[in-house]
Amino acid sequence: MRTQVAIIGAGPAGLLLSQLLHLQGIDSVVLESRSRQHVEGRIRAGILEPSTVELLREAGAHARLDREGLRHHGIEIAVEGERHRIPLDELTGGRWVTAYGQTKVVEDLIALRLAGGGDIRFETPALRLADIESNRPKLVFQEDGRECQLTCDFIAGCDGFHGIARSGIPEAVHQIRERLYPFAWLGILVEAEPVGHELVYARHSRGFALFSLRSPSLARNYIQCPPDEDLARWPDERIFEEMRLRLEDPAGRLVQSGRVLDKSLTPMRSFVIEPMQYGQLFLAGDAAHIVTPTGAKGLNLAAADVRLLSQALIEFYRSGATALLESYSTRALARVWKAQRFSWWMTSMLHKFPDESSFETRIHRAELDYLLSSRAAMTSLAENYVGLPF
Ligand code: RFL
Ligand code: PHB
Repeated sequence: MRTQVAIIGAGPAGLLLSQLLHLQGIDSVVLESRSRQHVEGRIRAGILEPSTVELLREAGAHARLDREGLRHHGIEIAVEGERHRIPLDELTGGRWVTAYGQTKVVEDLIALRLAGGGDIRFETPALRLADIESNRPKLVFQEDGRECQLTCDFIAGCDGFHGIARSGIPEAVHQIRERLYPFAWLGILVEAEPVGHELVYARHSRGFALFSLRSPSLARNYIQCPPDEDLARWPDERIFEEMRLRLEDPAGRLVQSGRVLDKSLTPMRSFVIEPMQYGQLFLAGDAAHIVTPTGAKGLNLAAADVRLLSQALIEFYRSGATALLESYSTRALARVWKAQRFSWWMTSMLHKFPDESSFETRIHRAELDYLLSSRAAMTSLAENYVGLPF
């Protein structure tokens, strides 16, 4: 079996890459270890930068996004219950973010790719890479219990943090830079009215909380908890109670209870592998980097990688030029590190660290006081939140 670009992973990165290449007449095969139902049901990100929306539009995956995506012109920061608004639009010359669930992005891309005759193979895990230093790399995968081989020109490793692609970059040439945080996020998706029509990021002496949403009747909320927390210790009512405490909403006028549709624990980690390319293997998205979710950057970074990688591959197939492929890793990493810095900064400022000294607590409070009293500081947050220019 042969294709031009073999793509590992049918998450946002792999699907978007496959669609953008298809629009330029470039063939790909997407291998995905999980079922379509599983991939479409995974509740994850919710906030899209304007440049991500623009790329989805270029890919033709914008019909439902235009109808159902909710424009957010600001965010709120709550400090011990006191809420302050950061007007993203005013501070960035009229830009905003769009609340639209990653589940919908993935559903839209799968439907579009399949309607265009795309080859996405679910329940077909990639097992290993071969000959990636040659111009005929190969991907060994498992289909219907048999081992098969896909020969290609390029391999795109879009298989997320737990994938196999990253192992194709030899230890002698890569560097891994990583930070693990001493807390996690307990997230719920709940059939209830969201706290407001914009997101609220809350710093509280009991720990961080985030009040987000998926629609006007579906709230998506998170609370900081210990990294090894047992979800069984968190019956629904305890979660609602804790959210009310962290928003100083004792009467529960803002944090509504409702049927909990999903409950999950997300470890907090920052991770980057450098370089993001070796031979004919190119990594994109979570396969190459993880950011803490506090800046809402993960999905947007995956899209930014795909923008660069698709342009480089299109240029190669059009003219044979390899300059964009050769500079892919350097250009992608420049954006990755800025997003890492922003996500780390938001995380440090808004969470309560278990071993935090009173000095550090005061510094984080001063950072917030400064942020919320300085237009310059708020502008810096806003331009990072809506996404830095390319
Ligand atoms: P994905 O989505 O993990 O997809 C990788 C796919 O590869 C498959 N796979 C394999 N397939 C074949 N063979 C193998 N050997 C394979 N190994 C793995 C997997 O099954 C999967 O389908 O990676 P991708 O495409 O790079 O997309 C990245 C995003 O999913 C991720 O960055 C975001 O969800 C992060 N994130 C957020 N990002 C934002 O931009 N805004 C947000 O508001 C935001 N909130 C979040 C988040 C992530 C969260 N969690 C759960 C980590 C909130 C949370 C709670
Ligand atoms: C979400 O809606 O899931 C969400 C929003 C903003 C974040 C992280 C997650 O920073």
